[in-house]
Amino acid sequence: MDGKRSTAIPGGPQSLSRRQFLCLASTWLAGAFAAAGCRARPTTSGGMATPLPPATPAPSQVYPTGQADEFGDVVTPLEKMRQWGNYYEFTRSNQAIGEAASFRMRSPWTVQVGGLVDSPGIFDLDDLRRFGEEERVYRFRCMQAWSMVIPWKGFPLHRLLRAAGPTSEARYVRFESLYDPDQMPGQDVEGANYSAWLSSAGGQAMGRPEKDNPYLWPYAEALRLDEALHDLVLLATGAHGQPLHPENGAPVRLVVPWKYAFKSIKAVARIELVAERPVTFWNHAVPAEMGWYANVNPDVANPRWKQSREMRFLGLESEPILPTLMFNGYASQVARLYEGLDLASNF
Ligand SMILES: Nc1nc2c(c(=O)[nH]1)N[C@H]1C(S)=C(S)[C@@H](COP(=O)(O)O)O[C@H]1N2
Ligand SMILES: [Mo]
Repeated sequence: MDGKRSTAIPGGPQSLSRRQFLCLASTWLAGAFAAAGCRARPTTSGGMATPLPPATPAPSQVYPTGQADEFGDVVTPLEKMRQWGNYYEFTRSNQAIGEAASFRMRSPWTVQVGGLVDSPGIFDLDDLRRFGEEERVYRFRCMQAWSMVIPWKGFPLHRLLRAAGPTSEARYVRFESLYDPDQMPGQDVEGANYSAWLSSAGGQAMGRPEKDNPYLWPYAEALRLDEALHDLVLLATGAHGQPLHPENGAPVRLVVPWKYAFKSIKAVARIELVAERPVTFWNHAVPAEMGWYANVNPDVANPRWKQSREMRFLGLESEPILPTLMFNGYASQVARLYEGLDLASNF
C-alpha cells in the first residue's frame, strides 16, 4: 500500500526524492506525526484495526510544511486549487468557483464569537493574526471523491475557543458563513440570477436542493466541542504562502482535514458555542448523502458512488486515483474521538 500510493503520483521525478528528504528531515525533528509518516502508510481496508496511541498531538507537534504531506504526497498547485472546488453561494459547478473572484469582502472583516462563552468578542483579521500563523500541509478530501494536498496557513481553532472560554453547557461549535445575497446568487432565491445558478451544475453536483429540504442560507457547519478542540482543526487565512483567494474562502475558513471537505466552511463570519447539535447546511439539504459527522470513511459508500477511492488533483492531464484512507489518513490522531460510536450509522 505504501508504495502504491506514493508512486501513484506521476508528476514527478521530484516525488520520491522529496519524500526521502522529508523523512530524513522529520526523523531529525522527531515529531510523532512526522515519524508516523515515514513508516509504512496505513492501509485503507480494516479502518481502525490497530491500537491507537493517545491522539491529541502535543502543542509542540511538528506538522509537515513545504511541498508534501507527511506521507510524501506532493501538494496540489495553487492554480488547480483556485480552479476546482465548491462554493455554492456563487455556483453549483466545481469548475466555476472562480466566479467568487469578484467577491467584495466586507471591510473590516469580522468574526463574531459568542454563545455559551465567558468572553464573547468580535475579531477582525489583525485580532485573528495574534493567535499565530503557521503552515500545515493537509490532505483535503471532498465527498465527490476528489482530493487535494494543501499547504494551509492558519492557527489551531482551539486557541480562539480557549480565549473565548466555553461555559460548562457548551457542547457544540457552530460556524456560519457570510450572508450577502446581493453578491451571492445562490443565496438570492428570488433574484434574477437564481435559475442560472440552479442550472450551473448537473447530476454530479454535491446534491440538488430538495423541496422539503431547501438550502438554508447562510451556509453553516458544526463540530462537537471535543472535535473542535483537536489540534488538527485550523482557522485558515492563507494557502501556498499567500492570503486565501476569494474562491477558496477568503478571508478566513475552517479546515478539518479528517472530514469531508464540506465541513471546512468558507468565509466564516460567526462562531457560536451551543448546547444542542446544530443543523448544518449539507446534512439538512441532502441527509442521505451527507452525514452530520462526515468523517472520511472508505467503508461507507455514498448513494451515488463508493468512497474507497479518490482522484488526487495535481494539475496533471491524467490525475492519479488513490485509495481513500480512514479518517483521511489521520486515524492515529482522531479515532479516539469516536470510540464507541457506530461510524456506519453516524456517517
Ligand atoms: N461557505 C461555503 N463553504 C464551503 C462550501 C460552500 O459551498 N460554501 N463548499 C464546501 C465543499 S463541498 C468543499 S468540497 C470545500 C471546497 O473548498 P475549495 O473550493 O477551496 O476546494 O469547501 C466547503 N466549504
Ligand atoms: Mo465537497
